[in-house]
Amino acid sequence: MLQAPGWFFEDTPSDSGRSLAVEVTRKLVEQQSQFQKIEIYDTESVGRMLVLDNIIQLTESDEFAYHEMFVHVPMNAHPAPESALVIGGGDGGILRELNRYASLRRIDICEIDDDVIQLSKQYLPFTACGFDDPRVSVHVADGAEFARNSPGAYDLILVDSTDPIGPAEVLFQRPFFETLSKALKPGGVVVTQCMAIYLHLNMIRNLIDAIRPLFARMQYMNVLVPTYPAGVIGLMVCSSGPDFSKPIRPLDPAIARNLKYYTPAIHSGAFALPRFAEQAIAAAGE
Ligand code: SPD
Repeated sequence: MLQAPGWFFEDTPSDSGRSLAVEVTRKLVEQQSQFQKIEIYDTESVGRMLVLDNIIQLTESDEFAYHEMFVHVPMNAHPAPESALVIGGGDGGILRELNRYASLRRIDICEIDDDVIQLSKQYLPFTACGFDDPRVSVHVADGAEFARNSPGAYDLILVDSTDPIGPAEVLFQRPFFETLSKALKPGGVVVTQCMAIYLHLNMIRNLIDAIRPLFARMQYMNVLVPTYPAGVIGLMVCSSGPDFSKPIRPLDPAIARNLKYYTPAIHSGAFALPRFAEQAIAAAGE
């Protein structure tokens, strides 16, 4: 692993032969939980930064892009979303965005690592600000097991996972998606973190190949996040219901005024892929 005093170097996954580096001013947390190494840093360039097992999970400067797209795309393309399950997401960023919608009556979050939740509440108040909403139930448990016990329960399932290495590998495999497909209500949607087209196209194709039989539609969108590898991250939208690539209602102005990334135009635009990725993804699962 690369090292230089005062710098954090990420272990970028998939042997990409490159590493993202951020100059840090202070290490606030270094803690080994039951599941992973948790680090939180202060930095000049990207604000506070959460790192799990040497991989950047979020920074204060750009977390809004990922969390907004994860939530506002499905919320504005589903006809009548009332219930949501977040798997992972212990930093609270996804919850913060879900809580903006009065139409949601039930919001469950299932995070396996309570240390991530507690440290986020202490050090990342900009994301971990939604745990006290009365609609939110927090479950510290294995996400797959939780979903298995909730058949037909959710309009939205949002899998805010770490990368497919070690314990998170199962979250990118068919049995997990089989469980999720059964936990959806009719017309429901799964959105899952799905790596970067410039670095992980084979992994993305393999995932589509494996889970295509479970969903009538697999739609891949890109989100620009400068502190993720290659500056971009994909979200895979899996459903057997409507087309999720376009909003179906005007965005509530009271919600819009608090957002920094999501707009109706960027909702549709995010699904327009560069030719190489469009062709590779279209060929998967055929
Ligand atoms: N390569 C890093 C991907 C991180 C995905 N999870 C981010 C968690 C933010 N809530």
